[in-house]
Amino acid sequence: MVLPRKLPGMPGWPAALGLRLPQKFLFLLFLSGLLTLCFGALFLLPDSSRFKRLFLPRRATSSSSSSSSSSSSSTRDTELPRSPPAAAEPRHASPAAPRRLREKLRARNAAPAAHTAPASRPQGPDGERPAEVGTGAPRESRAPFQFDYERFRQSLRHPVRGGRPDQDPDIRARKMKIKEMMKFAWDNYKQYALGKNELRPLTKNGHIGNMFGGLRGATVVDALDTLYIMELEEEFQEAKAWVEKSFDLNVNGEASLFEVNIRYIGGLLAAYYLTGEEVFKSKALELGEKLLPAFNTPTGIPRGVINLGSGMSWSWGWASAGSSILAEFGTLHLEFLHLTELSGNPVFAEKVLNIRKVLKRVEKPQGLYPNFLSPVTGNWVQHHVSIGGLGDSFYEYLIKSWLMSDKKDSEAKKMYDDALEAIEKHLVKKSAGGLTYIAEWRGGILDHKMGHLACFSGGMIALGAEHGGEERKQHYMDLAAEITNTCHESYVRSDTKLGPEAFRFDAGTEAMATRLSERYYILRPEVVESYVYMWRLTHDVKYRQWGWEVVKALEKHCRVEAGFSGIRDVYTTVPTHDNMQQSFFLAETLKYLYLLFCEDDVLSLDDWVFNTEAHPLPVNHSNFKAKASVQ
Ligand code: DMJ
Repeated sequence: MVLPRKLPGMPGWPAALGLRLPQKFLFLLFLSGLLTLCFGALFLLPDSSRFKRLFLPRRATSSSSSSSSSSSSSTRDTELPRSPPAAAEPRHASPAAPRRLREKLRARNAAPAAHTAPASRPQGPDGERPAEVGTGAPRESRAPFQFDYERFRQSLRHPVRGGRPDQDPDIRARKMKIKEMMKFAWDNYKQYALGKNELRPLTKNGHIGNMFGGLRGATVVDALDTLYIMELEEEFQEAKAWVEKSFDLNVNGEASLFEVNIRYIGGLLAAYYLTGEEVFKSKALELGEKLLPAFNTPTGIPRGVINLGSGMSWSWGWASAGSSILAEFGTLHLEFLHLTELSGNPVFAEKVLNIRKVLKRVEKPQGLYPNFLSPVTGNWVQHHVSIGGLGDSFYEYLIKSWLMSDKKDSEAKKMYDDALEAIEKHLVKKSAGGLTYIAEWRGGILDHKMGHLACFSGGMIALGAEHGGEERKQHYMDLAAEITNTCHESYVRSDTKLGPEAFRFDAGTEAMATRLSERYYILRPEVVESYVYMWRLTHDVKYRQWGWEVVKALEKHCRVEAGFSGIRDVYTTVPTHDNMQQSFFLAETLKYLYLLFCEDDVLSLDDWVFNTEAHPLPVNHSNFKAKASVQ
């Protein structure tokens, strides 16, 4: 319909029709409704993209889909690359960042045909930026980035699973027993809780919780790589099918940035590297993008909680003065570097290199890293230092960053060495009974307590010791062995032979919980994690023996009719179960126990580092680094 133009001196069209004021109003209302309907039809009908293309320039359409956080994962690999950042040098890359990584990012940004990433939005010096969802910028007609998976597999020095069966039938039988435990844990989860986050094995139902922002299937994603390396083929296929068909990333809830990263992103990355299945990679990348708004703070230190739908982020209510937690923002580095490796998008690496820059700059009391840092000022909020909860995996990721970089990231190694030296000087103590432990530090006052979480440190110190000079190496191997022994003592001193959540060294107590609230065991892995590293690095059979004692205790006290459950008191042999099969039991505890009885080349430490949820991520050997092909 063509509307006549209003001519000067002539009444307008409705007036020309002789309409009165209310009629005119109704007429205009009708007209605007009609227009809205037409446009709505163009943009909202199911297959409206075809119409949109008629109206919108091609690039703008691509852009909207590239930046959409709900883009279909199946299209990820055919996506066009994103537009280049404004500057060749990543905005947040630290001047002290590992040179090779910076060169790699620079080369990628400069390469005309290579992928490039969107520029980070400018960050005001003194205020919050509005959260941004995704990092997509308009895509340009460049070739897609493609990680060369085959090349990566060829770079591995050992087979990822299988290997020669052990000569010793007892070892073979123990390995099989642990595999059976995994199958039992998985089968029950599948039967009673598939799609929920955890299994409740007593009530035979699922648990969702509030840590993952509406994401489901934490146990599925956490279990993938364990099922795969144990050669539980059918079960692995079940888990993979769930990820393909039911793993929905379009959720709208409050998630822990840390937990989503270590369990979901770590689990998906490991599953991809082990199997080459594209679905795991695309889901990991899609989820990784959803985490990026958490970094939109004045310092770039992310906040702990993020709404995966809106991108809004905030600090935990319990964290002092809106602070971020060391073990949370310090436990992103490994996964985020791999997100960049696989996507060709430098934004992920930039975010974690910036965290390191902030941490390098801030003054460390006595060389120590307190657990609470303000994401606004970049200063410590409290002087509480712990190698257990709130601090733990920050230290782990420093040494593992160095190992994962094929020992090129000397900045991470130096930070780790300095931190460990300070910890040893101020926190490491020996009890009257001769047990070495790592206390907690509150502004110079020691709390003579060690959490179960801190027991990972035996393995970490052993891993780091491998690479010092001879004398230094021996010193740290001894320290690692002593701490692992103390953690073992916390197990053997309990009636169940499982360790409490925390144990103390005061008032005549050694390696035992003194408070009722610290007597529980929730299927945690840290002690067996240290046994695995100590076994692989020393081959002292006592570590296998200690691991086997844990298997027996789990069978006796935690196995119930429909899965495994935590217990509320390790000091009673008629324990009360907590009705929860934690997802990390499948990701970590059972995986570490299994590896304890495997040949060393199964997930060899030459090829892999384990993220803090025991998901293996490959060492970036130079022969696959930056060999991604541009198609
Ligand atoms: C796991 O989710 C990870 O190991 C994390 O680093 C600490 N806690 C649990 C297991 O205890």
